[in-house]
Amino acid sequence: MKTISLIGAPTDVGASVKGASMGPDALRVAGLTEALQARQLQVIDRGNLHGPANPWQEPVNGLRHLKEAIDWNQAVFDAVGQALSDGHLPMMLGGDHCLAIGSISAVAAHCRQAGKKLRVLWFDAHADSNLSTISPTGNIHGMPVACLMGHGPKELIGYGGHTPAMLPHEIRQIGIRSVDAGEKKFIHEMGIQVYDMRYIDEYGIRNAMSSALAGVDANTHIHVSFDMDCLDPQIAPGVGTAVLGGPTYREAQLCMEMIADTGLMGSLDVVELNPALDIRNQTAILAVDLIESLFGKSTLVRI
Ligand code: Z70
Ligand code: MN
Ligand code: MN
Ligand code: MN
Repeated sequence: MKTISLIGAPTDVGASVKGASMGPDALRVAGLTEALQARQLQVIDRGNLHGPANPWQEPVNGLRHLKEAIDWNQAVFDAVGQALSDGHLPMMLGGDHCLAIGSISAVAAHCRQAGKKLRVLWFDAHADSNLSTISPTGNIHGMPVACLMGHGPKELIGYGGHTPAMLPHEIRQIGIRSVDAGEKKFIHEMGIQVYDMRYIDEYGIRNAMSSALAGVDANTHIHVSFDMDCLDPQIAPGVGTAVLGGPTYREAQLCMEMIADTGLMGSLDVVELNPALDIRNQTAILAVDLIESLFGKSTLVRI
């Protein structure tokens, strides 16, 4: 029986809008554990990690709350690494998306050690590829992709003593529609494959996902980093920075189902859920619904 390790990481440190720190409990209230158990999965809820308080300070040298982000990511790196060595599937419940630095650094280290290929599927409205020198906000949740590729403050790029944690060919970004000018340049220079909303409009979500999954095989570890603001705000209003024009409910479901069909998902982040901006916890309930699909729940009748 597969065991899921739930790791709560209640942070706002990477953001300027507060509230994502309530994400882990909103997911619990929405019935995450029970939904997974109903899918015959064993669930260990590790509770929430501890770390520095969520301050609200101006950026220093282009980075807001750097010290806090370093400490939280270390805690996430350790917890995710521990879950993987226990043979469990870590599900990191954010918190803001800066935590993917620690989470994916741990997953990448696990893959290197196990001789596995890594494929990161990054669902987001944003490119999260900023650098302190070009970021318009200094918010570190806008920088995890760059940090994972070795571009960022030294303390955020060396978890587990390995830099860069991830190579450009190991990630696919899906649903992107809000990209800063400097990020666009970075993405092109690194050669990151992006399935932006224009691509999805023109070719459809099915083509985007088949292409994003192309080349995975039995020796691939798929990590899903799911920023809830990827989804259209009509269905997911409970996020800090909503951007119009995201995937619909059906499109999101198909993404989850196509990942489930591979049977290769080995770890997951669910981030940027902001209950303070939600309506009767509907975005958390939607997250649980999508997670069920990610673990194989299907409306498919055909055989
Ligand atoms: C902008 C920045 C952002 C959310 C990432 C937005 C970043 N590009 N916002 N995730 N929710 O400030 O870097
Ligand atoms: Mn993000
Ligand atoms: Mn985002
Ligand atoms: Mn694995």
